Amino acid sequence: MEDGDGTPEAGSQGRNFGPLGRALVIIPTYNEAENIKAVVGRVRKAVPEAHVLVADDNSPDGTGELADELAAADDHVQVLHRKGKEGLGAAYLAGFRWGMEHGYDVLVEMDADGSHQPEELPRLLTALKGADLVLGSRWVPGGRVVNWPKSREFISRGGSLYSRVALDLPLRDITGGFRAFRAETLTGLGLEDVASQGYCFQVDLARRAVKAGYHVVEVPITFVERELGDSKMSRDILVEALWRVTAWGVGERVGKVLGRGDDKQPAPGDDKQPAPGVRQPGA
Ligand SMILES: Nc1nc2c(ncn2[C@@H]2O[C@H](COP(=O)(O)OP(=O)(O)O)[C@@H](O)[C@H]2O)c(=O)[nH]1
Ligand SMILES: [Mg+2]
Repeated sequence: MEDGDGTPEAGSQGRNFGPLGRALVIIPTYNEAENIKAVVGRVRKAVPEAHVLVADDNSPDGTGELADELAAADDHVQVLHRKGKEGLGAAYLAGFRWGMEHGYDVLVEMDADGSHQPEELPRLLTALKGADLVLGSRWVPGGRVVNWPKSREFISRGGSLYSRVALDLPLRDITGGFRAFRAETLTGLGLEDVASQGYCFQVDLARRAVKAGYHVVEVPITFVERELGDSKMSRDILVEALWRVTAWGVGERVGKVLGRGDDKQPAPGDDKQPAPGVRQPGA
């Protein structure tokens, strides 16, 4: 386990992790006009060497145009304009694809509303030096939430607990969206068949990473509820998460009973050989 501040355990399964390289912070947006300038400014200040990609779903409130203004004034900021609201998962998949096509080595997920504090990014990136994937975690010692109604905390804790048990994952915060991936990790997750649209996208990626044998580290974060704009959480998003997580859990158990052997894979090694069962690009 980790020591609580993201310092990787000695040797991290005996692997040497490569240097981090260039980082891209992907910020999905839908109607975040009140937040986008502040959050991008905070990211640029907190990690000046990193680049930012705003993935906007044609927000009616003009978030995309505000992001364009930021991009025009700063060569470290880019905007991916998408045609309409297709959910968080689709926006991230498009952002990951863009980032990998443009040669980034680290891809970070971060909300636009200030809940994920850019000032905590350096800690996530430091932890990634000894990991394949770092999850910002509200539910490990040292992690917390500020200004969240009890109802939201209950849903979030319940969602992580249910996912942890249903999918047999050794993780505490499985639904969070403040994360840092190595590009190689994303390549190994077989993203071409991800169908999750809403927040269960996060569960899907964590599940794929653990099952593929990647070294996943949780780093405590302080999640601060948004002050401006509205949450896009909806009943449909919750229902999608519940049925998908249940279906994955049942599928895994049936697979085990039928002896399909989809247990955890050995960790991808230093020799860059893919873990058995990890899909490679084009494979
Ligand atoms: N591009 C895009 N971004 C989205 C969509 N839904 C939510 N987001 C963004 O995802 C982040 C998290 O959403 P938010 O409404 O704050 O969810 P909450 O924190 O769970 O209440 C914010 O930056 C949103 O603007 C979507 O359909 N498309
Ligand atoms: Mg939010």
